Amino acid sequence: MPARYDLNTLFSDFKTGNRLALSRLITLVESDSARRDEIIERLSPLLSGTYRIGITGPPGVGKSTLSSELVKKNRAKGRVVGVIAVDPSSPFTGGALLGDRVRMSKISLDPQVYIRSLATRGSLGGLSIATQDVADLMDGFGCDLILIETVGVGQAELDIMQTADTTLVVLSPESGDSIQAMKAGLMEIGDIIVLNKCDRQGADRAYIEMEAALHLRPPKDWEPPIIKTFANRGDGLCELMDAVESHRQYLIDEGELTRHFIKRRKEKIRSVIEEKLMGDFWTPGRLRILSDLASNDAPVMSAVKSLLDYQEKK
Ligand SMILES: Nc1nc2c(ncn2[C@@H]2O[C@H](COP(=O)(O)OP(=O)(O)O)[C@@H](O)[C@H]2O)c(=O)[nH]1
Ligand SMILES: [Mg+2]
Repeated sequence: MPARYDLNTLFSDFKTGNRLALSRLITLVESDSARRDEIIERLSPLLSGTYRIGITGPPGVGKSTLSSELVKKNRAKGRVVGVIAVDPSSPFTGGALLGDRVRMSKISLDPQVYIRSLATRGSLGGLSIATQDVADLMDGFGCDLILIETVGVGQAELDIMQTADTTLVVLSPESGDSIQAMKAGLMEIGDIIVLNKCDRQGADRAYIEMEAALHLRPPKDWEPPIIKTFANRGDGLCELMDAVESHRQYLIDEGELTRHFIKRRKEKIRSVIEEKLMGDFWTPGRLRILSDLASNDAPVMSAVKSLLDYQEKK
């Protein structure tokens, strides 16, 4: 094993705040299931339950712009911030407009900001687990806050948001955003609704529509506020920070933060078990049997039994 991939060395570098060690560990945890076990094991005692903010919404509403503004605000408070972008079209992954890239690269030059993008769906345990693994590494590394941006259209993105402490659903006054959001189940998961691009026409009407949409949700103890922003100018960002803080306080008062922490650990245990049970299952021998049985019209349950009973010859 090359010295630079030795976990002892990587972890001792990681503990002293070495960015390269963080980055290498993220790569390893995503790609190497045997090492993932050991990384999780070593990481566990370092976890402090860093606050996680999920940011989701349709493409183009301004999530990345808002993320970078949130990074700035939190940096101004001296917080070390981790950003995970689960979005193939995100400026964080380099696929966006020049202006966005300039803005992002400014932030990524800050040594106290750690940005990582996740665009692959083939990660171990799926995208939601991969996001958690990366967030845990950022947590153990000493981040005070983690932002997780997803494009927010599919089940995978909704699953990812389940692991956040506060979920921001970002919408814009553009026609149909709030209707789309309701269809996609986004309104359901928002702890805070952000109406961005309030400089655009129709913002007031969109606000009223969103209020109406929120009233369709079953009443909950926490009623999501709608915060108006104009992200390019940073307008409304203080209000947004205050709303996040109120939600955090609510979670603390209700004991929810601890429940979130436990829920994430439960998901992690489940994912490792699934990996263990399934990781070595599809051997060449079993794959061959599967093909044979399927093409010979074998009844499904008898095929299942044959595959489960099959013993790989050593
Ligand atoms: N007019 C206006 N444009 C915005 C605002 N926020 C973001 N944008 C622009 O909208 C575009 C998409 O923003 P981006 O943050 O990449 O959206 P994302 O796909 O949701 O991450 C960019 O060109 C931003 O500069 C805003 O409040 N008002
Ligand atoms: Mg984006």
